[in-house]
Formats: sequence, structure tokens, C-alpha cells
Amino acid sequence: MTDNALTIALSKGRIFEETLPLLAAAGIVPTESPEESRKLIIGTNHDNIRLVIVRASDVPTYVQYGAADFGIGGKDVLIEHGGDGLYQPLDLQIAKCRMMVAVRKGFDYKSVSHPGSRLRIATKYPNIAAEHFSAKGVHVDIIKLYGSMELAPLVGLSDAIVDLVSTGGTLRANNLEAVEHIVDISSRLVVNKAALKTKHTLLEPIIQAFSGAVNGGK
Ligand code: PRT
Ligand code: MG
Repeated sequence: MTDNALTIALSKGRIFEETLPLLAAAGIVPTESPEESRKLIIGTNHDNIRLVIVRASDVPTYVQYGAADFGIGGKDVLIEHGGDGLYQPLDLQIAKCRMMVAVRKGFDYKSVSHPGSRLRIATKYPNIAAEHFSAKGVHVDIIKLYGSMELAPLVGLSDAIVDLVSTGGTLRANNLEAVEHIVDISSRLVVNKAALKTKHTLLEPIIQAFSGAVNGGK
């Protein structure tokens, strides 16, 4: 799109829901809901602003390459991606959760997670997991999964998982317990570095409006 237009990358589900009020604060209203429509490109009340609906873990990639000018991504996804080509000017305080280590209830995690020991970890977040255990001096074999991490310790695929926990309901339902906190997670505004310069006049008021909405909501 031209320098007069903006493309925003968002994922469906919790991030989209919690982003709607922020967009509204910037005067941006989508013309339809991605939950109801199967469209991947959604218009807004502004002719020059559109949304692209992507997988949560793909948001940084679309923004990094300039296919979207900005987007909203979980800190989990952003740490894992590495952040190349991205400005992350604002913590939006939405989609909050915690990155945790979890094991089967009753599993003696303490006695197998000391420096020098070796653990098998299943996770969607291999970089975050590797860094966490490396800092503790624990050796890990990381098994990359794409979802349903909670199953892995139950069927002997791994000793532990590294995953996001919000209410704790999923862990409880699967007889797992959190044993270590890695990092608090929320979603951030991510802006393409080149777009921040070339589309500054379009982006600035939106960033200001988001910032006002976040601080006003406190
Ligand atoms: O679902 P899909 O595979 O399409 O992609 P996704 O899981 O990457 O996207 P989505 O929309 O589920 O999550 C988008 C972002 O929301 C994540 O990148 C996080 O930053 C944030 N977020 C906040 C969460 C959660 N809370 C959360 N609870 N993402 C996932 N979960 C999952 C968690 O992985 C676990 O399976 O919910 C389950 C635990 O929830 P509780 O409430 O039972 O503890
Ligand atoms: Mg999900």
C-alpha cells in the first residue's frame, strides 16, 4: 500500500477482542468481525486503514517485512521471534498471562532441576525455554510442539512443559502444576521500523491514542 495507507496485523481471539477498545480510542472501527467473516483482509471506517488477520505467532513476521505497518503481539511471541526490524514502543497491558514451567502433580521437580541435571522440556517456545534453563545451569532436551503442550508430561513425552498460564484451569484439568515462573506476559504494539519514519504522521496519533487508552484504563 501507499504511504497514505496503513495495514495493521492482528490475530483473532483474545488479542483481537482486547484490541477493539484501543482501536476505538484511535477512531478506528473494523467493518466486520474476523470471528464471523472468513476474510483475512478486513476494512475499517477509514478507507486508508485495513486489518490483516494472521496467526498470533506470525504478527512479528508480517510487521518485520513491512507487509503490515504495525501490529499487536504477545511478549511470548516477540521474545521468541527476536524483534528484528521492529519497534516495540508500548506495552498495551492486554492478554496478560505468565510463562511458567509445569509438571505432573507430585513430580519431584526440585530434585531433578538442579545445576548439572538434564530435563526433557516440551514447548512452543524453544528459545525462551533454552534461555531459562541455561541460566539455571540445567541441561535440557527441548521438544518443539505447536499446541496442547499440557499433554506431553501426561504421556511421557517430556518431564516438564514451558507454557502460558492464565487462570490455571488448563493445568488443573490435566493434573499438572506450575513449579516455576519465567516471565510475565502481556501484548505490545510492534511497529515496522521503516514505516515509523515514512508514515510517521499517520502512525503518531494512533500510538498516542493507544497510549492514552492504556494509561486511562489503569
Ligand atoms: O490459538 P492459536 O494456536 O491460533 O494461536 P495462539 O495460541 O498463539 O493464539 P491465541 O490467540 O490463543 O493467543 C494469543 C496471545 O494471547 C498469546 O501469544 C499470549 O501472549 C496471550 N495469552 C494470554 C495467552 C493466554 N493468555 C493463554 N492462557 N495465550 C495462550 N493461552 C493458553 C495457554 O497456552 C494454555 O494452553 O491458554 C491455556 C492456559 O489458560 P488457563 O486460563 O487455563 O491457564
Ligand atoms: Mg491459543
